[in-house]
Amino acid sequence: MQNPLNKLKSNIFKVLLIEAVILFVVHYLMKQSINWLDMVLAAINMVLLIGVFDFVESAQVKRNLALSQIIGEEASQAFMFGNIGILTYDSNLNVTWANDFLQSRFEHIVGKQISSWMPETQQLFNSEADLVTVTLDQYTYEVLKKEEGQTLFFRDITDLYNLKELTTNQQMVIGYVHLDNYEETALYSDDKTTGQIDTNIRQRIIEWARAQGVLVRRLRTNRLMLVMTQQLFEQIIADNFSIMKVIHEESAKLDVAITLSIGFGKGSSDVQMLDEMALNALELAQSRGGDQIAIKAYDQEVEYLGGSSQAQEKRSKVRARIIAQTLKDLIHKSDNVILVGHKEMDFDCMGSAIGMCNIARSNGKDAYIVLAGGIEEKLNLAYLEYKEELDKTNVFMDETEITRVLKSKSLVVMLDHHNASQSSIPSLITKSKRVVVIDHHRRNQDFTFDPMMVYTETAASSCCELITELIPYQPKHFELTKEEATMILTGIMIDTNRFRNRTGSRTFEVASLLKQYGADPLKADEFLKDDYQTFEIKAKLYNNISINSHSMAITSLPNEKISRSVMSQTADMMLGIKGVEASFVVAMDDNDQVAVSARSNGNVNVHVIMEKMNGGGHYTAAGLQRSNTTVNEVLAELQAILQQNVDEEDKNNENHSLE
Ligand SMILES: [Mn+2]
Repeated sequence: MQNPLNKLKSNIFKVLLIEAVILFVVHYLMKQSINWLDMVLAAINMVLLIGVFDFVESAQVKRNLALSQIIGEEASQAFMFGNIGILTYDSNLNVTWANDFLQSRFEHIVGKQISSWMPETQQLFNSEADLVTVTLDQYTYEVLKKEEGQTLFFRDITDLYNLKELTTNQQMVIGYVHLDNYEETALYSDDKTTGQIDTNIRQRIIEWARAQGVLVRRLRTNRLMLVMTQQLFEQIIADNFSIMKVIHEESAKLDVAITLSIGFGKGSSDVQMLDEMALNALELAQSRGGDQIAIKAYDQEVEYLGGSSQAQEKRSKVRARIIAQTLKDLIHKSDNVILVGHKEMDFDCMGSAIGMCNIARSNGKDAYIVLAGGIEEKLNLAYLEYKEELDKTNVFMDETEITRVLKSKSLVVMLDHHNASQSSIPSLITKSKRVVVIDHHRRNQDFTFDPMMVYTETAASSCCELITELIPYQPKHFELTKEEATMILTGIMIDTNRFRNRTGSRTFEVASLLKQYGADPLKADEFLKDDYQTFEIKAKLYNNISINSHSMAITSLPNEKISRSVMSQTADMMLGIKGVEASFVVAMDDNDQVAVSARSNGNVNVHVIMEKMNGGGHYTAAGLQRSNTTVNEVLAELQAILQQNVDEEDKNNENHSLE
């Protein structure tokens, strides 16, 4: 359209020039005055100018006419039949023309402003997408922008879209419900209570499922299977899994600690895969402490809902005995045993490794403790002090030495962690075919390796506690020196902040057993004392504490490197402030990463708060590390999330008071 207009302009200019020359020649060279010639030329000029305006006005119309000519009458009918729309628009995105199909679907389409009529097309005009899906008046269209020439193509995909939605809605979802603590409770309750549990709790789940239209089958006394469509599943999600609350209330009435753990598998048409996904999700929900829902959608990360009560002490001694037996069998079938802790080995790693080393040896196998990937400062001092004694009964090895003793039938035991990347030698985990995990941290993802046995117990205070519980099931000649027992006790003391946090009756039981082997609590306390520098850093952190309206204490130090253990100890100590329910320490760690240590007294779930910032942990102890950022940036993010929590809680309280 631009070119013919330019051509016309230059033609007019040429004519005007010729006229000027003629007038010049006639008036000045021929010295004649011919008024009629002037008149004629002026008239021609006017006609030309009118012609230009007319051309510009009709250019758009002509272009559109040309398009409909190209389309032709038959093609137009074909578009009608195939539900294909075409429209053209001007530079202001106003519709200038639309084909018969679009005219039949929309009244007064010409002149409409496209981006306000169909806001979804915005992406087409700022080149974010070539194709968008638009729903208008119960019809769904795919809209394609033709690269040049201000034209949009429409394809009616309503049927396809509806069909897709129908298929998704009808897809099967499989779920497993587990009644946490049911067996333990039933074991110690009288028949009357057990009967009440069945009617008030188990039956309520069945009623709830039936009311929702979900197929429910009892598999075991404490386990149910659910089958439903995706559509029903979404309704249940929208209902916020009200059954969880019901069970909480009923449990409270009966004074039992039964909660629900639910795992769901969805997003696949392969039912066997769904089943496996649901079972894995359930296991994850349980290993995170139970009382929560884990949803595994095909090809997506596991999503968690709930988790509002702290893991209760619910481990049965039976489980420790079964684990001890399984572990013994595995040790007997292995060439040797390699004990690996996490990077920056701490007392809990070291203590549990020493305990396991003795368990392996009492079962007739050589065992080696990996000393790689860094060691925590206080542990290092303690280790050096005890080295001579410890070396008599334990073999500590660095990375090269370990590769020399590693055989195809070595049993690799991961202690106090469950993530291969956190291991002091990650390749040891990923390469080995025989891995056992013993840990007390909540799992938040699938294993990246294939373990032979997993013993994760989030209700335990420490890995040392889990290992010590296995001691009574070892051969009679099992031995621990008093130095070893002291190291294990120190592991428990540091993870419980000297028997203050996460301490259950079984923590004291194992402490008492360690005492029988000669553990020295005074020495352990000595190991945990701060040097002056650490004391000073902690004092600085205490100085910066601020407490928000919901009793959460936060402190930070922007310019000092602080070890992770000092951060977590400070967070632990901050819980000692009267009224404080949760504490957060934000600072730069030894590796120049910004770290957050979060602790809770049990009323606030700091794990959920840290997860919002991509961290992890437990209900009462969680944290995160992040590189390429500053302490103040992370602090601001944390404060925003805490504020959001406060706002949500206030809102909830308002709603409750309205009820
Ligand atoms: Mn630990």
